[in-house]
Amino acid sequence: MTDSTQQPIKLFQFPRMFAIPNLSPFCCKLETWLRIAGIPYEIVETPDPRKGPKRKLPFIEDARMRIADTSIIIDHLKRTRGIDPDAGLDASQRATALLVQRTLEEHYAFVAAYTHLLRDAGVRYTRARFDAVPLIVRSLVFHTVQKRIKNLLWQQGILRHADEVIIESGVRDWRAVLAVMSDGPFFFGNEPTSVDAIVLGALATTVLTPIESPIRDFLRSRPGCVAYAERMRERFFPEITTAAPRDRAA
Ligand SMILES: N[C@@H](CCC(=O)N[C@@H](CS)C(=O)NCC(=O)O)C(=O)O
Repeated sequence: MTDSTQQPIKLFQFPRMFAIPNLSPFCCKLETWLRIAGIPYEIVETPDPRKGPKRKLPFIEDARMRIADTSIIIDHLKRTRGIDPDAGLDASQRATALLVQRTLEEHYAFVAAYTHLLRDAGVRYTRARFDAVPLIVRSLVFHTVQKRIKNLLWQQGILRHADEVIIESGVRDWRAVLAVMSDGPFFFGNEPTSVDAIVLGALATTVLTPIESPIRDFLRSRPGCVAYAERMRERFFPEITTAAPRDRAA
């Protein structure tokens, strides 16, 4: 343990949108994990990932040290706070959690970037992320960010496929994840673990926002899927669940 346990950490993340912890799966994951672990934090909202040590959000400041990447942050907090929501998992559950994480973070996150930031049905809503940018440069900033995302998804590979192929690959990710998920209340049963933070991060942005896509339709048709996301939100973010109707997803 270090002196840093006395200080609430600072959590730098995108401002909230819709009635979910965060539109970014990674920001939602980390804030959910902090609440599962019961670690105090203060939010610093920033729209600009370039401020982070790895030029991505989220990142934290703990005892004047800035740390980026959700998995590295979680490992750091487990080590320095002596708190581990995964302590009770067996070897097979740990392996399952890693495979789910890789599926959602190393593949589905790119599909979600496509549905939310490039497809018309997503851009309609996510363009509002740029409302804080001065009007005179707003359009320029929006198009610069879109170009960066197109470049990222092209290099990663998914943007070389047709729309329906990208969408189908996202549905397949979720079919696999749902096949290994328990009936609840949490991913592995009665207690929340780190994988619940990862699943909520990817699920909330897909099913609890008004951004339409066939992936959202698929997930909303699966029994228990929306109920899981709503249950997680209610348990860990009661203040969002009871937010005024104008702040909620349409
Ligand atoms: N592996 C990183 C991924 C974080 C990440 O990709 N964040 C996105 C937002 S969801 C970001 O900041 N993107 C900005 C950019 O790529 O320029 C983590 O776990 O924190």
